[in-house]
Amino acid sequence: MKCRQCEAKAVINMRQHKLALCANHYIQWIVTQTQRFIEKYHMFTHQDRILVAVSGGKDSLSLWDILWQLGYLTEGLYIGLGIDGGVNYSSRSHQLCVQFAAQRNLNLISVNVPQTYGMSIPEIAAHTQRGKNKPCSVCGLTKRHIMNQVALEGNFDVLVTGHNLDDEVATLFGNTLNWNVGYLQRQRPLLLDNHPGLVRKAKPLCRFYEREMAAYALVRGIEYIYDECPYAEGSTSIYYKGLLNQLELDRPGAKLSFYLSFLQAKETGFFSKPINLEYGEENVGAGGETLYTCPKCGQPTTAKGLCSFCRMMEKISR
Ligand code: Q46
Ligand code: ZN
Ligand code: ZN
Repeated sequence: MKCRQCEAKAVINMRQHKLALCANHYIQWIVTQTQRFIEKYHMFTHQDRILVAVSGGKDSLSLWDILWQLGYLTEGLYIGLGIDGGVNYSSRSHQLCVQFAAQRNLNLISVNVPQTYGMSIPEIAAHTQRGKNKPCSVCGLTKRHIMNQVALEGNFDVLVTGHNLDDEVATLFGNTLNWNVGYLQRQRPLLLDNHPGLVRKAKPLCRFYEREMAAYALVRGIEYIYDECPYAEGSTSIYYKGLLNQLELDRPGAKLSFYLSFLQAKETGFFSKPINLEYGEENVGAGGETLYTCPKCGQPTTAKGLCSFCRMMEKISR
């Protein structure tokens, strides 16, 4: 198959867009599309300082690479979770992030959870008996807290993550199955900093399929960690992704249209009041709940008193 733009051999055929491109034109296409999404959802500008959360995986490193090519002011944030899983997961993923940043002369901020809090993520989960056999809820809570804290302390304007379309659609599918309205209201390409302890968050890759990001990393020669976190195995989101892949196989473009129709439904007032994708209300969570300030860390919480992260940390210091 040939590239739509030139005679070279195509490296990818995107059935949902009816578009086949060669390596050079594919890179150009991804970079230009990303810039379009950044503008469409008013995510950030070239004057903003951007903190890119990187895990060592293909999505987050590709995102950093794209923003770097687009000339944005970026720094990376790597959070070392202290997860080994027999494959040195954390140390290898850290190493790849360090190498990526050094190759492009970019700054990488690293926070090591075991060194900072005295315990790894699996140890905190075992100690606090949260999350049965998996440390994922502790992990998510800790990562959100650290990302927000580093972004605020470093005076960054926005925090960006490498969530791709498959991630967003799996979340959307799960929340729709359970009609989890609060989470559905919160799911957007951009979440505003509508509380003094909260940083603006954006997902510039939310409209790219996972395979498109894998292809991008490959043609750009980005070295990333192929292994998933060992705790990801058997997760509900991976199960949903399998179901949705089956759907996509039969109906190319189904995932993209599911996600885009959802965003459109939000803008036209499918939820009780129309949700503007760009703006939020002061001290009101995206799900409409009142936000209080945690007296210890200053980050928002939906109940008065310590936030969930600080409560968890109090438990492990006892
Ligand atoms: S939550 Fe769970 Fe992931 Fe944390 S423990 Fe691993 S699988 S990394 S996105
Ligand atoms: Zn071409
Ligand atoms: Zn707190």
